[in-house]
Amino acid sequence: MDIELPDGIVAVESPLPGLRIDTPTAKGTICFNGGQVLSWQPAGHEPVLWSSVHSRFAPGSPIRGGIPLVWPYFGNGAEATRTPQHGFARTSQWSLRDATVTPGGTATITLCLNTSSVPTETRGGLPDDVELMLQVVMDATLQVQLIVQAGASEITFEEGLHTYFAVGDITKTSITGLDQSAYEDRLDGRCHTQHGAVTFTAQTDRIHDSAEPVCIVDETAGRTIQVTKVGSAQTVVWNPWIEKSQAMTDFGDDEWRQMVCVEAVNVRDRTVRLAAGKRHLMSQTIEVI
Ligand code: TA6
Repeated sequence: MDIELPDGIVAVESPLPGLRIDTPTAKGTICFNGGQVLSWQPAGHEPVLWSSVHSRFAPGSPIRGGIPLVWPYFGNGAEATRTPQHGFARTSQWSLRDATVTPGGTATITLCLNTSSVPTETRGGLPDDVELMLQVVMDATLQVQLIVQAGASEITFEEGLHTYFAVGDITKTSITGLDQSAYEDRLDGRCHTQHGAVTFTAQTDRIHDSAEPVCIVDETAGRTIQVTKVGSAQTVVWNPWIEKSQAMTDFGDDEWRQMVCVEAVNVRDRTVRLAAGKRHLMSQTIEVI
């Protein structure tokens, strides 16, 4: 690694090459496979991100947990024809651009991915001169910024920070901040309006049309996690519940109870159109309040 790492950040090789952050303000791990934040634990709190104990850690495979990156399309794309699911960013090898730690213990890590490093057939028509940067600022809060720099041509893309949060019991967890938002229920394909907090009694997979902050209110753990966003017009809420958990090989049959995905996204009618040479930023900031 040709970047000199500061005190508080060390290179690791297991479970995959990446970085371990350990400062007075927070601990965490980031994996170069997928440019994925795997864990974050602010000082004085329990871990905030969730990962499956069944997750596969193999180069080129998605990792079940932390903050997978969704880019350049969501799911299998608007036409439901594209693979791999959620795009190639989360299965590509990202490079370390910079790593710093302030005297106060704030760690800032910047990773990058150039589409020139992605096989033509995987790029799906995207040009080879697009640069993605992921900036992770880790201390008492976790800020994750996905920055897309267009090259010589206009590009369109969907994007998401597919964040897995650890909760004590999903049946005693609610999500506030989405009241009155319109949402697409991906299970019945219809549009609805949210009334009050989102609660969980079955598989839940929704795209809320909302740029607003949300709170994950975890009654069992007695904590609230706030997620604020910049440059994200929608929030996806997902819990696989029982049957879908049993159908996923990298997800424990009973793990559905201890997690919820709340995702800052721009997808479908909020697809991003970026002019040649321009830059787009989407970020989320997570805090235990
Ligand atoms: O963001 C919700 C979702 O699209 C769900 O439909 C489910 O497929 C989830 O993503 C996980 O996708 P993955 O490809 O990581 O298994």
